[in-house]
Amino acid sequence: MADVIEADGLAILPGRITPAEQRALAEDIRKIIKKAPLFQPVMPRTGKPFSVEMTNCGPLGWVSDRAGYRYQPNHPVTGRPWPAIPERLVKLWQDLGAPAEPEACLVNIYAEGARLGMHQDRDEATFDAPVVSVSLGDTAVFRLGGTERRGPTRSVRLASGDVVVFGGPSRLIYHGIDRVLSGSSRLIDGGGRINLTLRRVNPF
Ligand code: MD6
Ligand code: FE
Repeated sequence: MADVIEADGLAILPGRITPAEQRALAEDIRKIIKKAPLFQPVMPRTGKPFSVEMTNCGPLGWVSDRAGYRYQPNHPVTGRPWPAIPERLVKLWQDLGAPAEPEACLVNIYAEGARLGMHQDRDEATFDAPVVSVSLGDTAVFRLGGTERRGPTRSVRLASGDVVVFGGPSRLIYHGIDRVLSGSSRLIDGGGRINLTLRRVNPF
């Protein structure tokens, strides 16, 4: 990872995905959504809906419902297996030096006004692999903290084509999306933002 600009296992890689590859990825995602329709996750216990819509690709997908957060091999509405992870994302994972192969790719879709509260990605059975995130479409205002819930945070803008890696000591840092700047990209018809997070769920 020669172009890592942060320390401690955190990398923010602006423009890591070329515009042509961004368009190809957006098309890959359009096809994935046809096979695995977007669903609206809800918070465990309260049932409060997320403002982002989701789907997944890969052997496992992340879901959230009243019963809790978990990974499962089937779509919660259609019951079908998730579509495969696009080869160009598997290659990105490998090019970044991540181990084995990704098992889950969560697709988050942000329409105008959607946000994502501060959280850690900690539903995986291993933290030995990084989480690799790809942003497409409208720019997001990303909030980054540390490994403790309370503590200083900073704001970083994530534009289309930017990649973020949470690895090593930064694998469990808190983060969220404060807002999305609508109209900031023309990648996606009708606007909006797509975020892809590639994860390893099981030890390798
Ligand atoms: C988003 N990203 O960018 C949400 N998680 O829409 C995440 O939740 C995330 O960017 C783990 C690692 C990197 C991320
Ligand atoms: Fe996350």
